[in-house]
Amino acid sequence: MTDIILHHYAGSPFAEKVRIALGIKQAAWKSVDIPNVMPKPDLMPLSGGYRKTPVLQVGADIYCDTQLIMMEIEKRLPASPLLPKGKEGEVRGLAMWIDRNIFWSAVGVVMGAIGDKLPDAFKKDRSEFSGRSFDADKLRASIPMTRDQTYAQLTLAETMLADGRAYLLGGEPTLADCALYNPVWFIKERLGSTASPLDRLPRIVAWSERMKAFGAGSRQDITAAEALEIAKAAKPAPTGVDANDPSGLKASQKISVTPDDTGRVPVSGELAGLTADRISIARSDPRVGDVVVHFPRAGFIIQTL
Ligand SMILES: N[C@@H](CCC(=O)N[C@@H](CS)C(=O)NCC(=O)O)C(=O)O
Repeated sequence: MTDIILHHYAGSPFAEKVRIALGIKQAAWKSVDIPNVMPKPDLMPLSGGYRKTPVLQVGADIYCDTQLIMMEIEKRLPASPLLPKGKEGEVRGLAMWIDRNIFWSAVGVVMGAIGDKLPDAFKKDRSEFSGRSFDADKLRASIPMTRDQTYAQLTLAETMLADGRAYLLGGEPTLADCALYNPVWFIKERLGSTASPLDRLPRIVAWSERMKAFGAGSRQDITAAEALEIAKAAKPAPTGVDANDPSGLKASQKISVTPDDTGRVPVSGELAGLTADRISIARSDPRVGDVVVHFPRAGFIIQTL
């Protein structure tokens, strides 16, 4: 089987969502360390402009956004399933709520506490990334609000654990646990497990220790140049366009796909694949040849060119 390659950096909480899934699955995977700010010259030939972290590569197929990355990992590594049969929708819906809500209030808590200590290059990059000026004073002043929101939302998860279950949906971890681990890990890593609001959430803290114990599987570091060579030597897997898709898009049509929230850089190419929850673009680059870049549908804007 073709190797799983994760392009990421150690401090990325969305990458931690994926690393913990690889730990639960005890997967063997390859790791490429990428910069935590732009430019990312060795990622762009693969992703076509998508700049967020992490990105998953399997040969000449590039998967963007953890929504899709987790689905792809689940398909390729079915052991220790993260999408329990009959509960796929519930688990993915929970993950979406966590990614799009809890994550941002947790970022507010962390950046409010440490924002003034971060390098100017990081602040400038994140201002461009989010479209809003990274203002450490404003972030610090917002701590009561972001902490309150984080507390309120994490309390929902704390309540789920109140009956003594080990994980959010029962005795085994699911995608929802990996998603929740992202913001909880971020607060713990940067501020410690006694930081507010974790100090009021003992079940979440105990749950996060159980999650941490899964580790990150068996990781082998490779260079960005090696990853580019792997893409160049591979061919993208065949995909198909759903002729009944409500968008009316047709195979080979020229399109762009752009995240609707942060890092809004369009990726352009020819439509290679379309399903209800995935859109795939064929493109090429002199350093990697032909690749297909895959995105989730939810949270991504498609435009015809
Ligand atoms: N919706 C994306 C969010 C990814 C995201 O925002 N990642 C952060 C790092 S945790 C990021 O890209 N920051 C800017 C960067 O790394 O360049 C996903 O699920 O993958």
